[in-house]
Amino acid sequence: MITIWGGATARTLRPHWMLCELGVEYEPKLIGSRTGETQSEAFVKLNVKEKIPVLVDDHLVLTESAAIVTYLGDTYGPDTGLVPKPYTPQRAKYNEWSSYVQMELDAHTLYVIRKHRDLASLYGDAPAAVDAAIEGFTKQLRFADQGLDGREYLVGDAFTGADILLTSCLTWASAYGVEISDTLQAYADRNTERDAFKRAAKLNFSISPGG
Ligand SMILES: N[C@@H](CCC(=O)N[C@@H](CS)C(=O)NCC(=O)O)C(=O)O
Repeated sequence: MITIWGGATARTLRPHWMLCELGVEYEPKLIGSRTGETQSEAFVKLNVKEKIPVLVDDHLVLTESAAIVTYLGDTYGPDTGLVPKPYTPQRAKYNEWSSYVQMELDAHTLYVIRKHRDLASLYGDAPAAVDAAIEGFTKQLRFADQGLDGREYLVGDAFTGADILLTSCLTWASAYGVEISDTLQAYADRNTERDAFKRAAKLNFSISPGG
């Protein structure tokens, strides 16, 4: 049985969403960040980074939300198209979108806003860094806008894990009041209408985020 540790954030939503798309049964352990639960002895043994999400599948322990999404598609849905087959141009594009979302839309930008605005009491108040992060996010988002010009999905003509990653950042940005284009808003609305998204979001956000 697969276990997914973590809930309440855009990053933890990603594996829950992929598992709902795949229709695979699993055990959610909905712990939150900054609640102390990521510092418990049992959790630190799994992830010394003290971060969620974490997947446990038999002897495999996997951290990093994008890596988990890709592993799940490869392993539990190789013929679903949710993650394009390795060694194909589609997989190369999938990898490109995955790296882009993690670096340009998540780590360098949205997470900077989170750390230095919402969690300023922990990480320091840095309004200039927050302004630069919003500007950087908006600029980098042009790549997604261009990629979706006249298309419904990021890779080929079907929904993939790359759409899970991008949509999770778009809804995160909207929650922060960061503007996105009409094209991206329509794309996010389409994806959040999916039954798997609704089920995953209901579960993921059934606990409140930590401090
Ligand atoms: N790159 C990682 C980021 C994981 C991460 O930073 N998770 C946050 C929640 S969104 C966390 O666990 N924070 C706990 C803490 O900072 O104490 C991923 O995408 O999985």
